[in-house]
Amino acid sequence: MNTSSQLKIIDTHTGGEPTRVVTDGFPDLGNGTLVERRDRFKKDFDSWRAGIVNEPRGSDVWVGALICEPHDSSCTAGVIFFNNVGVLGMCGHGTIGVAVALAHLGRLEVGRHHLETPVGVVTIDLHQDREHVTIENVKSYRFKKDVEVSVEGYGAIRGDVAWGGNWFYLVQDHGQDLHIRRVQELTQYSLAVRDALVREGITGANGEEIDHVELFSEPDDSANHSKNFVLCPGAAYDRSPCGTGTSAKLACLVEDGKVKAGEVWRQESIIGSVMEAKFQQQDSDGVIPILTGSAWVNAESTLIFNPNDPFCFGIPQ
Ligand code: PYC
Repeated sequence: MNTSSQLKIIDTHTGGEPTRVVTDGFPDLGNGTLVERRDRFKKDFDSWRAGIVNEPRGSDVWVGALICEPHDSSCTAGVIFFNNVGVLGMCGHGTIGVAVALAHLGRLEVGRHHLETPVGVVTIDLHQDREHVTIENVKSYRFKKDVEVSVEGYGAIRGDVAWGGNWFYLVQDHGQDLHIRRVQELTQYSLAVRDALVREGITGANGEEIDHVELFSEPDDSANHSKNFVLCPGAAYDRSPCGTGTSAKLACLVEDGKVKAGEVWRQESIIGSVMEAKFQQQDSDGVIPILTGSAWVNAESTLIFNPNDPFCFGIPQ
């Protein structure tokens, strides 16, 4: 008889985008740096990743957040983010979800804390209501401005390549109507853009793959500055305004002189949820985005990994 493994999880959503926070029970990844543990997670535990977020327990839209011991002793916790196809660098909506989930468990007090991710330490500030969270993200910057790419079936477009904890290609002039009714068309379009970036060898720094595409338009709500549609690695779109994508956007706006220190940029998502972004610190390497959003806990449960279950580690893709 094989014994089942059990993982404790808290499910949250941030502006409609879900995060499955794994709090206990994951196999030991050792006590190396977060980068080493992220690499071990990728190499040896990819089936666990798929089992946590993919069908039949999840779906393509889920982002997972594995809570681990921090390597940096100034941090309250370490976290490795992942989704339906692989690992993520940082994750803004996920960080907000992690803070609210840890607060729900009584593991995080209201106030400021540090969280270690494979791409750097971020600061989280859990507000009194335990729903709003402010993040100081990793340094974000524009890598290249106005990069032209020829998109099959759509023609040439221009966009910026920027880092916000993940790599983004950000497009303002795409000719697409950003409306929730059109998510299939927007997904097809963004996939074609990402394919074109790969085909033309357009990457982030050090040849890193640009795995997120972000389209912008006027907001529906005039209280906001912009609306976006964000294609995540794989083919799911972000229901939230995307914390790392909003950071990448802020970096471009700051470089273009469109947002000044202390000014708030309200980014609306394709479903109408909002994140606020601003910055105080800037140098020649970029800005430190300060993002505020809110998350809600909507489930607390145990995942059972029964080795006799043919789809214990997800449906093969
Ligand atoms: O909020 O940074 C984010 C994010 C990345 C992928 C999905 N959400």
